[in-house]
Order: sequence, then structure tokens, then C-alpha cells
Amino acid sequence: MKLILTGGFLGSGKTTAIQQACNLLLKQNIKVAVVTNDQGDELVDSKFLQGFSIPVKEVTKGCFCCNYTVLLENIGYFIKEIHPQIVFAESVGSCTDLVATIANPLAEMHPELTVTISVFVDSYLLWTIINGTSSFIDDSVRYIFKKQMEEADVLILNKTDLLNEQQSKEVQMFMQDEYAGKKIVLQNSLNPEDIQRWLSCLEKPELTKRKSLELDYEIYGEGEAKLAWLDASVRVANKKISALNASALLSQKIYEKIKAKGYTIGHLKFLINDGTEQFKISYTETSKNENYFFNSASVKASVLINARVQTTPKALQEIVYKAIDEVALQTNSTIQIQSISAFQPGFPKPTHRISS
Ligand SMILES: Nc1nc2c(ncn2[C@@H]2O[C@H](COP(=O)(O)OP(=O)(O)O)[C@@H](O)[C@H]2O)c(=O)[nH]1
Ligand SMILES: [Mg+2]
Repeated sequence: MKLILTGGFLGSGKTTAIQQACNLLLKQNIKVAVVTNDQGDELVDSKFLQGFSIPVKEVTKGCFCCNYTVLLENIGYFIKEIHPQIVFAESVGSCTDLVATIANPLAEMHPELTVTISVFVDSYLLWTIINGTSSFIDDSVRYIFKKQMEEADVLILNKTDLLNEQQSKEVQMFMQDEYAGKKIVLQNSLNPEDIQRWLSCLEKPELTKRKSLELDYEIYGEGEAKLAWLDASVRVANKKISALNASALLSQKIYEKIKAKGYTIGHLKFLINDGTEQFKISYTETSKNENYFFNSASVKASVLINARVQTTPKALQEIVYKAIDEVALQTNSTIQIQSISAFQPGFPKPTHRISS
């Protein structure tokens, strides 16, 4: 069985690519499954993928590295119950050190699994970093971003559709300088042909021995702790503009408030479900503000919020509360919070660490 470890920073496009890849593979009668991962325990990614009838198991409340046993149990469950040919394991976007903490232990303890590491990079975000115009400024967060790229078997420069020709050249030149010899794939993950190319290049993994990272865990832990995590589940009822539109307005309001405070967005995701359909709304640091409109008459919707933002948990929670109050008032909606938690990830303590 092939295990495709899919890493890369928050919002780089991992879930999008996995969903598209599963879609293609299922059409070819290839059985697939996905393990999702997050520091929180109410995951937009899992519900999003399940919405496409993809089998999903979760590793919650910490990264794969710190929950190696749970990751393995989930893979074991799939092997027993689903017999997949390919399992994708999407690591949480603030996680790195996958070679030493996952790939090397698996190679030693489970040589029957063929493991590859794909790391996704938002090429537009990378371009803003190269040009010094990025608002993604914290050194320890950038350290994680850089270390993730360093340990890729295949480095996916994703979202190439957002770059013009000149920007694309600049990013490619930078990557070829920084990561000479590494396999680099340019990709638009919304394009099935690009997804097929990614899958094809994983078919024959190179047998060169992987080098694990030299990683300063103090800086890594500091970078992770710079980000606040907020997960909330809310119910929206509205008879006037439809619950879907009130929910979309809530997502927009939260995004605008975070931007107005100048906080850097890792990834801000919403999964809106009215009982018949579900929609994912996603904002990253390089997103543009958008107006969403749903031609719908649904009076009730549920909204799952996953916010990963560079600020304090308290500040993030206040923004969400304020946005809920404002949207409720403005749209004459009833918005009930079912659950909410805001926190900072704990210090990473891997179950295994095998250097190579
Ligand atoms: N334009 C463009 N957007 C993309 C691409 N890949 C992903 N996205 C968008 O980027 C956002 C974050 O994607 P997601 O897959 O959730 O990122 P993850 O956090 O790495 O799993 C979503 O709004 C996606 O639709 C791409 O290749 N091009
Ligand atoms: Mg994801």
C-alpha cells in the first residue's frame, strides 16, 4: 500500500489536491482513504472530504509526529476495512520533521508501506516572501515554512495559476537555487491534469535515502505557539436572506475583522451546511475579500469554523463573538454557538525521532 504523506504550510492547498486526486483515483477504481490531522478536534477538512464520499479518519489534538500510534491505528483500520491501494495522510500545516518522526520510523517498523513525502507551497505566498512584500513576517513561523520545503521528496509549487509569467520565473529560479536537485512540480490543484501529473511522479519514488532535518525544536515550538487556533460550531437560522447567505456573511465578517487588526492569517476555513448541501469557504493570507451569494431559501445552516491566525486565542475568540453579534443584528438571524475552543498548540514532542 502506498502512503502519500502530504505536508506543507496552512492553506497551501493540500486538502484541495487530495480531494481532486481521490476523485481521479476513484474514477479509475483505485481504492483510496485519507487521514486528516489537526491540533483541534473539529475538522473542516474531514467533513469536506467526507462530503465527496471519501473514507476519512482523523488524528486530532496534535500533529502526526506526536500521535504516531494513532496515525498507525488509522492506517491499520483502513487496511483491514477498506483495502485501499493509496492512503493520503495530510499533516497539520504547522508541522514539520516528517522524515525523522514518521517516514523513518515507518521504514523501520512497517517496510510493507511505500511512503512518499509531498510538500505543498502556495507559490504566490512564496513570491511575496521572496520579494519582501509578505505580511507573513514572523521569523519562527517562516522557519517552519522553510523546513517543511527542505524535507520534501516532491515539492509542489501550488497555485501557479495565481502567478504571472514573470512571477513564475522568479519563484522557479529561487527554488532551483535553494533546493537544487529536488523534484519540483508546478501545479494548479484545481486542474485534474496537474493532479494526474503529481500522482504519476509519485508512482516511482526514488530510492535515494532521505535526509532528516536538522531542526531546532525551540524555534519550531515557538513558531507553532505564535499561531492561535480557534474551532467553533455554530447554528444559523434566518428566514429573510437565507441561512446560507447569513453564514457566508459571518465568514466574511470574521475575515474582515482579522484583516482590520493586521493579524496574519494561516488559514481561516468555514464549512457551511444547510442539510442538503455543503460549501467550504477558505481565506489565506493572500486571499482577496469576496462576496458570496447563494441562491437558496434554506432557513437553517450549521457552520464549522477553523481559524489559524497569528494572534492570541483570546483576541481571536473576541473577533468571532463580535462578528456573530454583528451578523445576527444586521441580518436578523439567530446564531447559536454549539461549541467553541481557542488555544495555542503545545510544544511538539514526537513519539519517535530517527535521524538519517
Ligand atoms: N487558485 C488556486 N487556489 C487553490 C489551489 N489549491 C488550493 N487552492 C485554494 O487555497 C485555499 C486553501 O486550500 P486547502 O486545500 O484547504 O489548503 P490546506 O490548508 O493546505 O489543506 C482554498 O481556498 C483552495 O480552494 C490552486 O492550485 N489554485
Ligand atoms: Mg487542509
